[in-house]
Formats: sequence, C-alpha cells, structure tokens
Amino acid sequence: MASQTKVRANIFDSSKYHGLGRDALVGIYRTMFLSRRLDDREIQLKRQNRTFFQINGAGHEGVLAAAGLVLKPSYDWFFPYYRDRALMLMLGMTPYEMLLGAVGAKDDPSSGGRQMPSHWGSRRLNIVPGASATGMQWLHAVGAAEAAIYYDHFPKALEQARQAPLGDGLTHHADEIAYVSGGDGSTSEGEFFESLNAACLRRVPVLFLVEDNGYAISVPIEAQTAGGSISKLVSNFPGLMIEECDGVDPIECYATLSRAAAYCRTQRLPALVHAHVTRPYSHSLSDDERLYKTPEDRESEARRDPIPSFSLFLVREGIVEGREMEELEAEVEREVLEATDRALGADSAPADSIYTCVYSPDVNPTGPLFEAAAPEGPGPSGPHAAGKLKTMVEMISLALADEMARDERIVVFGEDVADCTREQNLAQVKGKGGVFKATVGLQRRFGSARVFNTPIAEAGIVGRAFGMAVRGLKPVPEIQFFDYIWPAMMQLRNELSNLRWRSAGHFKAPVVLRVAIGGYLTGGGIYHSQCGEVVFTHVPGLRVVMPSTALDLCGLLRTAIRSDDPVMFLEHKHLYRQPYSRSAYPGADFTIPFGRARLVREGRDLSIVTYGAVVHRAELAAAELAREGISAEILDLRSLSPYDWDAIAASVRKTNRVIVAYEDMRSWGYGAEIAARIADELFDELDAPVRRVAATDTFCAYHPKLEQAILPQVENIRREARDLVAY
Ligand SMILES: Cc1ncc(C[n+]2csc(CCOP(=O)(O)OP(=O)(O)O)c2C)c(N)n1
Ligand SMILES: [Mg+2]
Repeated sequence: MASQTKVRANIFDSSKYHGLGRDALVGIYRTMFLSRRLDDREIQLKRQNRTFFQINGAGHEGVLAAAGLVLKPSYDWFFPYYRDRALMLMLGMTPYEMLLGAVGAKDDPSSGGRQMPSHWGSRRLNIVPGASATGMQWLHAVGAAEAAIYYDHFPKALEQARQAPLGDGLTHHADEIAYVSGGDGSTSEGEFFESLNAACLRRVPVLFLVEDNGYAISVPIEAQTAGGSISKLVSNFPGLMIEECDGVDPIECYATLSRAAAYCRTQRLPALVHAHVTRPYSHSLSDDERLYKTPEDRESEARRDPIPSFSLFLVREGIVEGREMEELEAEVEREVLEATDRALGADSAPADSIYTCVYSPDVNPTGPLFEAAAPEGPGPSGPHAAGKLKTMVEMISLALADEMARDERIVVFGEDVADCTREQNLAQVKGKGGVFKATVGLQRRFGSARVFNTPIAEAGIVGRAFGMAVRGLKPVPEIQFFDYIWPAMMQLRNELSNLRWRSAGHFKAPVVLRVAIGGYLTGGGIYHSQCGEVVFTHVPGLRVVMPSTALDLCGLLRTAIRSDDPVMFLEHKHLYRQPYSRSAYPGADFTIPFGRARLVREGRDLSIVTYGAVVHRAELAAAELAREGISAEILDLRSLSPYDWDAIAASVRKTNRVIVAYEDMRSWGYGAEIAARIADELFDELDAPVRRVAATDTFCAYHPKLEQAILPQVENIRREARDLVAY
C-alpha cells in the first residue's frame, strides 16, 4: 500500500493517497467489498441451483474500483470483460441489475437472460456487452475510439447517427476515451496485437487494461506470454504509453490509471496499463484450481487478496475505525441480501420472445420501404437509364458515392480500397481504389478520413467496424477476397451477427461488409475462387445478398446500407466486368428489397433456382434447352438470407420439376436447404426428384481445364435438366 503510517482522522492528508480523499478511499473499499460479496452470493446461488453459471471478479477488485474513479460513465465508452464487476458497480450498475443477470431475468439490462452473467452491458452507461470469446473486445474499443475522432470532424454524422434507430442518447465528447480490458490470456489472441497496431497507426484514445492474474484457467503466464510480461512484449508500439502497477493496491492503481487516462484524453493516443492482480477463487465454478495450483501457490495468492489487505490498510491508516468498518460491511451484506431477494422473484423472458431482436425491429429491408420504382422498360436499358451501361464493379463506386454524399456516417476501409494513402501524391497518380477498382475515386472525393486503407488484418477490419457501428457510424468495409475472410470469422459469427440478440435489442452493429467472391477465373486456384456463402447464411442475424447484375447490385447495396442489420454483401469477381451483367445507373434512390428473387426467364417444364455466376450459365443452358423444346424457368435469388420462398414455391408449383444450381461445393451447400424445404413443403407438387447442380466436393484448381471440371458448367445444367424432364 502507498503508506503504512498512522494518521489521525482530523489531520487527513490526501496527498499521501494520490489526492484521494477519505470518502473516495472508503468508497473504493465499499465497492470492492460489495463486488466480492456479490460474487460470494452468486456462488452460493449457483450451488443451490438457483442460477445457472457464475464467474467471479475476485482479486481484481482493487484496480477496477480505482478505474471507476478515473473513467466517466455515459461519457467514455466501455468494452469490459467478465471480471470487471467492481468497475461496473463504480460506473453505476446496481447489485440488483447484476443479480438479474445471474438469474437470467427478462429485465437483466445486459442481455435479458440471453447471455451468461458477467457479460456486462448497459445502454445508459455506454457499456457495450462482450461476447464470451476472449480477446475480441480489444478491436471493438479501437473502432469506438476511431468513431470518437471521426465525430470530432464530422458533426453531421453524429446528428445522423442520433436520428437512426437506437440513436437516442448517443454521446460524444471531445475528450472521451474508450476503455477496454482483458485477462493476460486474452492478450495471446492475434486480435490483441491487431488492436494495438491499429490504435497506434490511427492514433486513437484507447485505454487498454490488462488484468494479469498470472493464469488463464490453468495455464500459467510462462506458458502464455513469451518472457512472462505482456507490457514488456509490446513496449515498442509507437505512441503507446505503458505503465505497470500492483493491481491489488487501489491507490497505486488510481495513480497509474489517472496518468494513463489523462494521456488518452489529452494526447488522443492509446495507453496500456498492465495490472498485476490475483485470482483467489477458481477460474469459474466449472473449475477447481486445486488441480493445478499447489497449497503454497494458493496461500501466497491469498496473502495478496486486495479485500482484507485494503481493509486493514484503511484501519491502520486511521481512515476508518474498526467499528465503522464492521458497520460498512454489514450494510453491504444487507444490500446484497435485499437485491438477491428481489432478483430471485424476477420474471424470466417468455419462451416465445426468443425470436425478437435477431434482426432490427425498426427497419425491415424486405418491406415496402425499399420498393423504389424500378427502372421502366425491358431490362436495364429502359428509359430511366442515364448514360452508358455500367459494369457491376463500376456500379459499386457509383452507388457508394451517392450513399456517402447523403449519409456522413458511412466510412469505407479495407485493404487497398483508398486511391492513394499518401495524400500528397494524389495529384500525380490515378489512384488504386481497390484491387478490383470497386472503390475508385471515393477517397479523392470524400477524403482520407472516410475512405482509408487498413493493415492486412481481416479480424481487425471487422472488429473495428463493429466498434464504429456500435457508436452509430455506418461502416462499409471491404474484404478483398472471400478466401481470406476466415480470420474475421470469430468477429462475424460471434460478435457482429448476434450483438443485437444477445443485448436484448440495446445494441446493434449494422456493418455492411463487401466481399469479393467466387471463381470461373480460369487461373484463380484454391485461394482466389472460393464461394462458401452458406457458411454465413447459416448465421442468424446476418443478411447475405449476392447480386448477379449491375442493377441488382445497385439496388441491393443501397438497401444494405440503409437497413439496420449487418449485411454480408457478396460481389462475384467473375461478374464484375461481364458485358452481360451491365446495367444503366438507375439513380440515387433505387433500392431493391431483400428476399425478392428476380424472374430471369419464364418457363413451363422445369425451374432452375440459382444465383451469382451460375445465373448466366443457367440462361445459356435454358437457351440451348429451348432449342430442344424444353422450357426452363430461371429464378435468380439474389438475396440468400432472407430468400424468396414464395417465388420458389410459385415456380415449382408451375413446373413441378426443379434444379437448385450453385457454384459452391455440392455437399452441405446452399442447395441442400432449398432442396430440403422443397421436398418437405412441396412434395405433392413434384413430378421428379429435386436435383442439385454444384461444384465437386474438392477445392478449386488453378488450371482452367481442372477448374472447368470442378465448377458447374452450362453442360451440367443442361444434362440435369434433360434428365429431369425425362424422369
Ligand atoms: C477465444 C476463446 N478461447 C477460449 C475460451 C475459453 N476461456 C474462457 S476464459 C479463458 C481464460 C482467459 O484467461 P485470461 O484472459 O487470463 O482471463 P482470466 O480469466 O484469467 O481473468 C479461456 C481459455 C474463450 N472463452 N474464448
Ligand atoms: Mg488471467
């Protein structure tokens, strides 16, 4: 502790305690003790089977209570992890609210009973609930801090964010910071290093707190972190202030965190505090630390327990008298008991509420709002057409430019998306604007704050977008190749898609992720030809669309941006420049609702349900089949989740025969779901089995001859169609 000298209460000298007054010191202890007693109560409730999970914050209370004096609720932004109970109490979350989480009550402010307890969230306090995946939150805080800097320069964006759904009360302050915490183990995730790199590159005010208790469940620090010290390991990140402190001494922590937070607030740069804490209890109630800690280890940890040591300190220093301490602790016990009684009587959410908040309740992208007048006339060259026909890739930058002009919340970023990072050279060069030129000219027109390049870090791209979107921005990042989306899988599957659901509708992350996808490149090989859209249509909360014409791309991209859900916007690389996919630009208000298929060709004898690059192949097959007297109907789904079941059903009822044709591998593919549903709901309508035409169950090869054998071709469709009609 800072000082062991006895003082008389009437000559209290706060300078000995880094400026903390008596009330603040007692307040710190009260919160620490309350935090511990809540853990103890929850552990008891779990053992009595009255709750379903418990994870504690024991041993971490000192540094967290101190952080509560340095950070500002409803002002700063918080990305805490599960051990942050004491900080949450300091910020204003109540014991009752916490216990509502433990019993999984409907009114649990963090998740309404959808997440395990200790996944703290509060809209009121700017506390963004974390998922259970350790270490993902580091990136979210960087995105949130990037939003803070952005709003400094784009006040209209903040106004627009406030007008959007859930925008009520969105705060922004010139000296706000983003707080993020995690354990020593979570710093081993690549996302931690990506977040430090991004925070230092972008120079944004994030306060990183590493709560190092020396263990990640049973794994000790020497098997976790090279050299045993995370602060030493990251000591060369430029601009990153680093301090280490004894995390069980709240006064020392207060001093350290005050310096770090002041640095973030004033310099607008990141800081990292490495606090050494203890974990006097097992990892969680599912763990027994005696299996891997010796009695001596446990005893020495117990000696560093911040609760008894800070209590003793306060009494020894004469700040609190023994009797006062007893009264304070008794009062806390009463508070915990009373909150427990209330929480145990709280209602859980009704079972039929499970479907709420998977998607936005405010904006329905399948609805009439998005039924803008379609361009008239036969196809894309009708009278609405302005100027010459645009390829799909040209249409992207046109649509994005119009949206960016009307909505200042939109930011575009990714690998190579800018025209030229070195702005001073823009006048001398044509500009890159994406490896496919999809974003060309956007940086030049809207500036480098709105269109910028990122490191090659896909988790970072999506994780930062998450943090920005939580703050009300509308990020439209790009994943350069679908083949390289996998580092972002955790962010997509476990964070972005379910934030709204797991926060019971209090938070959302409506990012539009543009992804270049697909093969037929004659030379793309395994790593530039992948599809795999079905991996994402399997994720609730995500919308997945995949247009096959420039007109559809324009309408669907606009709907994606104007909707309120995360959208995976799949752009087929092979179609980017095909003359047959071109359309005239339909104007700045053209939208297409999600979940509406396009009838590409009417037919009588069989239906081909397809999307993406296979649409054109189906058209070619249909033309050949027509010469043989077979009339094929083609549906381009274009929106894969949601998809247009009504259109599929109507077509199958008409033709009684159906092929589902898709580019991805045949087994377990998108067609499996469609085929299963047709077999289930339209069995009586069928005159033949449901057929799938798809890629072989292999990877996609480089040599064009092999690629041709692997991906579905016109001939495959034609053969299956003939066979089906003859069935
Ligand atoms: C990505 C991921 N991998 C594994 C787990 C399982 N898990 C939960 S907590 C934990 C240990 C975390 O240790 P640390 O970051 O040091 O935090 P502590 O619990 O010690 O405070 C692990 C491995 C997880 N939740 N997420
Ligand atoms: Mg740990």
